[in-house]
Amino acid sequence: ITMSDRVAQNDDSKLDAKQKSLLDTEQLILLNEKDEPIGADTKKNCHSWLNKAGRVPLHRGFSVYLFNSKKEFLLTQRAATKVMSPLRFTNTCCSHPWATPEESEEKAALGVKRAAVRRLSEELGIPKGAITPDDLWYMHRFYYEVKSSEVYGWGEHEIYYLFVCVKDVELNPDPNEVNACRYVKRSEFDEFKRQLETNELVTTPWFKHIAMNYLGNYWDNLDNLKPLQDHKTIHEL
Ligand code: DMA
Ligand code: MN
Repeated sequence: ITMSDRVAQNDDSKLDAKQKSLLDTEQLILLNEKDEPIGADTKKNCHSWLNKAGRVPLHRGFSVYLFNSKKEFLLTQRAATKVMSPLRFTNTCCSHPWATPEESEEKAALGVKRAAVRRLSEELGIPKGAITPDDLWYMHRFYYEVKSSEVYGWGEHEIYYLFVCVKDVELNPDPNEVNACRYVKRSEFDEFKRQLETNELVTTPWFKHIAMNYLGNYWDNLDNLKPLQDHKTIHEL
């Protein structure tokens, strides 16, 4: 997309300086509907529907669900500084691979796994090397499109890779990314789902879908995730 294709500008004047700089500098991977890379654009353009098409360009993302060895799930609350879904509760870590050779590597989803490892360290302060691409179970891919209800002109339109990881790690969250985090026990999950259903807990749309439809199954099979993997279908949110 070129500047002349843009019909208006998203208002980023009130954004946190660090988040704004990420929007301007990160180059993400543009996709067709088969999850094939077709180009690259800035994080900002990849989350704006203020363009000629009137839609957010489809791009690649990932979502990590981290458990400790006691099989507790690490729930996070997004920082107030995040452009989309500020202060919403969500899964452990979400972001996008860069359009670099390293993070575009398609073989064994290695590129997107490298991006997940990078962001687990940047967002949660997990020491470098504590989690490697081999620790990530690539379970499913999900397609979804949503216009932000909170900030005009912004939205998501992604095919994202869902990774499960079971590992004990040190945490030191970046307050610019994560407002709070805590481990949730499997025995708390039914009550947790009830709170999602009644919107007592306000979550991101992608996390709510996974919590309601997939998370219990992952959680009950942390010792045997392989039979649950499906790398063929792109599931709809
Ligand atoms: C976007 O996550 C990715 C998904 C799968 C929704 P994000 O908004 O947390 O990305 P980032 O941390 O890069 O801002
Ligand atoms: Mn995105």
